Amino acid sequence: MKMVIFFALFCVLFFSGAVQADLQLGFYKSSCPKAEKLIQDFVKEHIPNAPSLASPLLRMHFHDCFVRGCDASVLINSTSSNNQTEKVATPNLTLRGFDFIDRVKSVVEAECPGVVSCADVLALVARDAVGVIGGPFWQVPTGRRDGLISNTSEAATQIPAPTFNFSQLQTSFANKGLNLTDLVLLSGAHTIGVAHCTSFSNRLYNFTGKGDEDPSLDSEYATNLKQNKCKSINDNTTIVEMDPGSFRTFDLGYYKLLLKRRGLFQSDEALTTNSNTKSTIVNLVNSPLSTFMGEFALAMEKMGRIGVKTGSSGEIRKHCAFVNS
Ligand code: HEM
Ligand SMILES: *[C@@H]1O[C@H](CO)[C@@H](O)[C@H](O)[C@H]1NC(C)=O
Ligand SMILES: *[C@@H]1O[C@H](CO)[C@@H](O)[C@H](O)[C@H]1NC(C)=O
Ligand SMILES: *[C@@H]1O[C@H](CO)[C@@H](O)[C@H](O)[C@H]1NC(C)=O
Ligand SMILES: *[C@@H]1O[C@H](CO)[C@@H](O)[C@H](O)[C@H]1NC(C)=O
Ligand SMILES: *[C@@H]1O[C@H](CO)[C@@H](O)[C@H](O)[C@H]1NC(C)=O
Ligand SMILES: *[C@@H]1O[C@H](CO)[C@@H](O)[C@H](O)[C@H]1NC(C)=O
Ligand SMILES: *[C@@H]1O[C@H](CO)[C@@H](O)[C@H](O)[C@H]1NC(C)=O
Ligand SMILES: CC(=O)N[C@H]1CO[C@H](CO)[C@@H](O)[C@@H]1O
Repeated sequence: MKMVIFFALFCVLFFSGAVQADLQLGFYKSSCPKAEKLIQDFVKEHIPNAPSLASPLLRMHFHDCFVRGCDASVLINSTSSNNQTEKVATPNLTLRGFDFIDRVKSVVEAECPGVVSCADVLALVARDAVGVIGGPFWQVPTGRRDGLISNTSEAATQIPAPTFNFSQLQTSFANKGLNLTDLVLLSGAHTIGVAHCTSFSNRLYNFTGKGDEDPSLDSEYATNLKQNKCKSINDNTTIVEMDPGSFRTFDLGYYKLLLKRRGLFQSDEALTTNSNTKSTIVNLVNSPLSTFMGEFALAMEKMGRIGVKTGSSGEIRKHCAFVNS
């Protein structure tokens, strides 16, 4: 019996290891030597004019990886009313930057047609865009291939919701091979970017259905948000900086807010409800910024490997919004 378990464990480790080993740094070194540089140059040229795009591009990479692995399934357009893709799922209502990815893809297509996958383009763009705004640099081994399937109901179930509590978050991340340290680090992405009031207004106006506020949200902060930002529970247009005052800077602001009960989402504040994740947060806040930067980078590299398709699975899409015909 022990041998069987041991063998099964060996197979799991061996094969998961084998899949991961297929991504490699500089995968396009001989097939398209300029690809990564072209992508980086494009991002460096255009993101300074549109720095608010860095955060949605980072988020898009996360949403891609959490549904069918990092295979660019998030980029596929719906083609008919009964074939609804991930893009039209509720969490995607607020994704931005699809056209930016399409533009980068056409630059690499012009250099090497049919060689560089949309999944790699997205992973590289997310990394380089965060770099432009002064965020951490992480390794992006390449060789991902593009998926053929994109299904709106999968996005609805796989992308964690802002109403998630600690155990729901833990399960959601564990399902993708990510542990509690990864959860805390990757949530740190909320140090940049914005959220729509609808993502958290239940906490301000109707937390338990009795017209009440979420008691775990700092009440002064809640009052401020209600008076100056989200003036009614139906406000679906106003956006709020998640780390007010430094929402374009990769810093420790997000974690400091969590310790003041000023995390915007229930899922943010939930990270302080578990003693392990809370102490990870306290450690990050008490360490130099470079610690967060370095650890975030490792967690991103890990996220970028989720369920990747390599070798001959999937395809290299010609246009990121459509599966090749
Ligand atoms: C832990 C579970 C997570 C939940 C529940 C969550 C949820 C959300 C929600 C609801 C928004 C606001 C959308 C809007 O209202 O416009 C948001 C924004 C954002 N999320 Fe997350 N997120 C999570 C993890 C992550 C991860 C792992 C990353 C990347 C590594 C990430 C990156 C971002 C970024 C950068 C934004 C800002 C987007 C913008 O400025 O448009 N999030 N997230
Ligand atoms: C794909 O859909 C997006 C909206 O999700 C739209 O802006 C874009 O034009 C579409 N792309 C193509 C090539 O039709
Ligand atoms: C659309 O639906 C068909 C039939 O279910 C499926 O074969 C195809 O892969 C779907 N396309 C996408 C992009 O998911
Ligand atoms: C999408 O996924 C759902 C849930 O997994 C499944 O029931 C449905 O058949 C899928 N749709 C398509 C077009 O594959
Ligand atoms: C988290 O939410 C789930 C689903 O709503 C619920 O079953 C569970 O009891 C909650 N856990 C905690 C610790 O509140
Ligand atoms: C999570 O995984 C990383 C390696 O990917 C490891 O360094 C870290 O200690 C793990 N954290 C926990 C809580 O297991
Ligand atoms: C608050 O939630 C309750 C229960 O879901 C609902 O009946 C009520 O209409 C909501 N109030 C507002 C102001 O949305
Ligand atoms: C936003 O709210 C308005 C009025 O309540 C509504 O007409 C509109 O459809 C909503 N938009 C979205 C995207 O939900
Ligand atoms: C970017 C994008 O595709 N957004 C879509 C999200 O879903 C709604 C419908 O639920 C579409 O109207 C948006 O175009």
